[in-house]
Amino acid sequence: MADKYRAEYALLVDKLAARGVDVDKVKSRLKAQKIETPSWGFADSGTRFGPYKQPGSAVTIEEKIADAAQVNKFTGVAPTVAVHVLWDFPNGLEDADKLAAYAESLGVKIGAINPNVFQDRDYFFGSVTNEDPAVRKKAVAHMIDSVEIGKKLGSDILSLWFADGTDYPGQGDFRRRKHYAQEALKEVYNAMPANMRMVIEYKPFEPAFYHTDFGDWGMSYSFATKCGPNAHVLVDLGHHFIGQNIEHLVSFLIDEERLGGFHFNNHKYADDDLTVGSINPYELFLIYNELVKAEDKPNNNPPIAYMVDQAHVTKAKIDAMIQTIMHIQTAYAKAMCIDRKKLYDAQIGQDVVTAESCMQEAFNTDIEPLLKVVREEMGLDPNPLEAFRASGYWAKVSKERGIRTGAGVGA
Ligand code: PSV
Ligand code: MN
Repeated sequence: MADKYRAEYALLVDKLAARGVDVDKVKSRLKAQKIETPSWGFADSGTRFGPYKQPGSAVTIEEKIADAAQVNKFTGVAPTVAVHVLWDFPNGLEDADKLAAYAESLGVKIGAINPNVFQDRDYFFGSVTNEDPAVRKKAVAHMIDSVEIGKKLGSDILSLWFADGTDYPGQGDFRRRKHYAQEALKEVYNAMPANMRMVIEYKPFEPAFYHTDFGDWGMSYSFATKCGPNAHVLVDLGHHFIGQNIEHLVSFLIDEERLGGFHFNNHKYADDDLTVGSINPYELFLIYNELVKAEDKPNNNPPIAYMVDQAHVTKAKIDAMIQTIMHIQTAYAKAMCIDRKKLYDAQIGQDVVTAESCMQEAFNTDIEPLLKVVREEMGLDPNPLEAFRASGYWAKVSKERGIRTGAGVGA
């Protein structure tokens, strides 16, 4: 088997060399890209019809970290775990040192800190845009507490998402709400240490359906630039209307030096939290094409945080997260296989068919042998999903943990 993919790899190297691709560079970039998994992706999740419980879903932050550590162990590129403050530290964070040490003992670290200003009943009519100054103050205080948690856990990303919005015309005043939001963000921004970055997510719908206060990337961009140089835009792939050209806005934000990071997932209809690249792998490839170009010709865009935001309902959680990482690596690798010279010449020569063919040629490349070689060189099993399944970890924890309450959304 190993001989087979090594033979295929040798053929692939020749094919890529003919396209002017530096294969060693492709390999070292694949080894260097780190992808953050979300603590909530290991807990139970659900739909508006209720939570769907699986035996083995993590309940405590320790269990979530242990599961995330498995993803890192088998993929080698997922060394950090994003946390959601309310879900992971429901009683506040007393023992930060212990938690950080526990994570490190499993080979991972705490990544982005996600405050939660959407679940409490007080936020029913908004958090930072609420007409009640006491509620706005409470939201700001929670975000500043989250900055403190980040400092204690050694995290340098504060990841903000707001459920603020209205359901009916007349319910709120857009501009007044905008000013409330800006004021709150600035206060939180000022509380951050110099090494911390704020990433501001947007979403055009849900839970509010008439308008949302952070409705699209342009609004997040505007809020971020008004805060200062350490505030950037977070692009969650599920947070767009159908038909939105995400790769275009990604490239625009890079050019504006404000692309802070991603929440990877795939949507079919709305914010479905499906596995990234599962339904539209070509879109993910096109997004990576913009990222690869930015790596080839860097400007002052900040380092991009590659984070997953998926909470699977029907898939086994760790399997799904490993599959996610593999989809991302495939898209990244393929985007590095484009014949850049041919593409450039076709663009300049206004040869639309050749230009598009360059994209198709790269997307249709079987990149698996290269990914396997990269994993082997990293000391990993070339088939991470099969290796994890064979390890017996999931059989063991699902038996030990069983189905429990408290394991996530609605529980
Ligand atoms: C909201 O839909 C979101 O995308 C935000 O990133 C939240 O933090 C996350 O999902 C979990 O609810
Ligand atoms: Mn998100």
